[in-house]
Formats: sequence, structure tokens, C-alpha cells
Amino acid sequence: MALEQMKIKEVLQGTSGIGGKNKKDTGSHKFWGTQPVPQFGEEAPTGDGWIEPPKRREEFRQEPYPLPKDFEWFPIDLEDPAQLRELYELLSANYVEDDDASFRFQYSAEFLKWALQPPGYRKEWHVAVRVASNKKLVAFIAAVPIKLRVRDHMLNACEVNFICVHKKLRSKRLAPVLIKEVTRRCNLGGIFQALYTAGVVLPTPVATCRYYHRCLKINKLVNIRFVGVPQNMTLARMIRLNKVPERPRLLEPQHGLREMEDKDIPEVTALYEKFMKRFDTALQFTEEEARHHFLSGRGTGPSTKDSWKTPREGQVVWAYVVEDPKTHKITDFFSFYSLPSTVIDHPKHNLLNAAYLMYYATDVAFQDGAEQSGRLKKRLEELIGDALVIADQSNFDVFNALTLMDNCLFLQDLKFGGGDGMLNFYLFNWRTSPLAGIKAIGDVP
Ligand code: MYA
Repeated sequence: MALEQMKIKEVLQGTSGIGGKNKKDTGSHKFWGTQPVPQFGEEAPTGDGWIEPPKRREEFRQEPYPLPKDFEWFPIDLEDPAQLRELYELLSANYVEDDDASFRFQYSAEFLKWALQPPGYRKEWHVAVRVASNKKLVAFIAAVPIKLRVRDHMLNACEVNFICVHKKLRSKRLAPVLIKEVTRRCNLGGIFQALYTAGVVLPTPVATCRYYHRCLKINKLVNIRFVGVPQNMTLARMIRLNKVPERPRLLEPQHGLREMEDKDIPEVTALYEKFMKRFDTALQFTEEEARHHFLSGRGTGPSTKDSWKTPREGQVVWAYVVEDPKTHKITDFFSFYSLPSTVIDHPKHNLLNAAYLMYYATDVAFQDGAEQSGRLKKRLEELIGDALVIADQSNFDVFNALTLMDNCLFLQDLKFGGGDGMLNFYLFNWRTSPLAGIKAIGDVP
């Protein structure tokens, strides 16, 4: 998903505000006012369902939407390294920045392939625009197929991400054309619902999460002004307070932590599904999809006993399981991915190495009273605490997580600090009441 870059405020007392993107006047939306999304001010829906009914293929527009003159649609092929490189360059220079232009996402080429080519992906849903005369790539948007459960409804939908318009072409209403074109292509493929996330507030979020950040490399983070040293603290003390252990605790043989392997996929998929049933909404994965999400982004190189502290060439995803040493059952797993940001105009550092918490699950959640008794919290602190150690050893500067799933149980005690940034979740052509069940709304208690 599109996760927006945010610096820390509040808990670690940081630098300037970053929530500006959330401040758009919610009154006038020339484009979004015409789309099948719940509009601001509408009454909360009483039931769930589509806004516009499904239609037959021939009822949709068959030709691409017209682009302003001088531009053309381009069927980008991510299998071609040169075209993948062009996309990487467009996004590296023009994608999401924080409000004061200090950081900009720098998705790697490997990340883009991983995110844009899941099982069943459609090449024609990678929508690119280039300048007709010199063929320069200037805009992009993509959809990938997903199966999404929203409460009791299972939706064959798509997830839309990576909308980007070159900085020199902003505010010319190109974004609505990109969105309508990707919608048309999905509609022609029989897909009528979409999930997307954005830092900006549009009509109308179904959930809103806050970003939290666990600082790992304090010196660097202070140096690049990702975080400030609180007034009542010294840098040395801040470093001491944020130090993480050198070795994952669960890595000891009696606990059974190890890298996820292909043979784990059936058990991991089943555990994920059971764990996610506890929330109002979740993506559904087949085993093939789970293999893609957890293992295909692992980069090249063998699995060794030191893999946890030596990232592989091109590694995007880190995925670990806990195998019960006695029963050999997989009892837990966790995963995170690498999404660096360019540090804009800094004399010393040009990259912020950020890890983002992805999926996790533990069978402790299925024990009676696990949440009330604190057992779930304790187990998640062990698991995510080890994820922090692995990320630290793999040279990540910061570990980010959102206030969703069960994250609010462990964020505070694992010393995550609240950022300024929010991430809004949206559904296209699907009405439902706010998804409080994903525990996304509000802050750490
Ligand atoms: S979130 C990541 C967003 N990308 C960036 O922030 C990269 C840097 N920024 C840019 O490249 C441009 O500023 C973008 C806007 C491209 C964002 N999502 O062309 P404009 C509306 C949706 O003059 P520009 C992600 O990738 C805005 O409210 N709409 O503006 C998820 C206004 O409409 P209205 C957005 O600044 C993408 C209109 O665009 C966003 O040159 C999900 C102005 O157009 C935004 N992030 O370009 C897309 N930002 O007047 C929706 C602005 O009504 C998918 N706008 O307020 C929907 C499902 C489709 C598939 C359905 C299948 C069934």
C-alpha cells in the first residue's frame, strides 16, 4: 500500500509538522464529487453494498480517455529492465514527499516489481503516460488484483497505488484522467471495487491510521532532522534509551525463530487467514499469493544462519516464522519490507533506510482471554521486538508501523513514537460504515 513518509512529533518531540496534506478543504471536489464514493456529509450507511451496480463489458467506454495534446498512453512493460528503470526514475524524482520536502520515497526497482506483479497481475493495469515527441515517462498509476473481505462480503477488487504526475505537470487535472483510465481498464476486466490509501483526505475515508516510528539509528535520524532531541534529554541518553538487543531473543533454539521458507507457506497462509478474521477487513491470500508476498521479494542468496543480520542483494521483504521445536507447528510469523526515502539536499546522508511492518500473526490470539489477560500483548512484543533487532542489524534507520491490526497493543512499550502523518484508507464503489474493527481509528491508548 502507499505508505506516506512522516517525521516524528509529539512522543519524541520532533521537528516541524507534516500533516499539512491532510488539511484540504473537504467542501469542493470537482472530480471526486462525480465518482462512486461516499461523499462528505452523507449519512452513515445502514448496510454494505455497491454504489453503482456492475455492468456488462460492452457498456463501458471501449477506447482510452483522451489525454491533453502532446501526451500519449504507454503500455509500460515491467519485464523490460529499461522500462522498469524509467518508472523507478519517475517515482524517485516525483513521488510522495513530506510537507517540507525533506524526504521522498525511493521505491527500488525490485520493490516495484514485487508490488506490481503479484499473481494474476494484469499488464494493462500498469498505466503510463509519456510525452509524444520525446517519449519521456511523465505519469503513472497502477492497479493490482486483490481479494478483499469487508465484513461479510468478499470482493474481487483491485488495489490502486503509485499515482504520480511529474512535478512540472502538476495541477493540470491529469490525475483525474489517470484515475478514470485505470478505472475503465479495471471495469473492462470485470472489477468494480477498489482499495486505495493516501495521505490526503478525499471523500471519504473508511479508516484513518497514524504512523508510528521506532528510531534505531538515533545519530543519523537526528542529523537528518527526522527526529529532534527532546529538551529534557541529551543525545547520549536518547541513544541509550533506544538501544535494542544485539540478537533476536526468539532465535535461541528453544524458541524456534527462523526465516520463513517455502515449506511453511500452507501453514502461514492458514494462520494469517485465521488471525485476520478477527478484524473487520482483510486481504485474502491464496498460498500462491502468500508465497509472493512473503518470499518472492527476498532477493537472491541462500538462507544461512546469519541471514537475519546480512540483507541479501535486492532484498525487499523480511519474513520470519516461529516453529515450535517440539511439535514443529508454525505458531507465529512476522514480516516487514524495506522502503527507503531520499533525504533531500542533505550534505552527508542521501538515504533514509526505513523498514515497514507488514503482516504478522500468532496463535496466542486464539487462546481464550488472550487479549484481556495481556498474553497477546506480551507475545506481540516478543515478536515485533525481534523484528526490531533484525531490522537494526540489517542497518535500517527506523522501523515504521501504523495504528492498525493489533499494533496499538505494543507500539508504546516497544518505544515507537507517534508521527505527524496519517494514512487514510478508501474503498471505491463500496459503501460501508467506518471500519473501526481494524482498530485503525484513534491512537495508542
Ligand atoms: S497515494 C500516492 C499519491 N501520490 C503522490 O502523492 C505523488 C506525488 N504527487 C503527485 O504525483 C500528484 O500530486 C498527484 C495529483 C498525482 C497525487 N489520490 O492532476 P491534478 C485529486 C486520489 O490537478 P496533481 C496513491 O497512489 C485531487 O483531490 N486523488 O492534481 C493512491 C483533485 O480532485 P478533486 C488525488 O497534484 C491513488 C485532483 O486529484 C490524490 O497534479 C489512488 C487534482 O488533479 C490522490 N493521492 O496530481 C487513486 N491527490 O478536485 C484513486 C490529489 O476532486 C483510485 N487527488 O479534489 C480510485 C480507484 C480507481 C480504480 C477503480 C476500479 C474499480
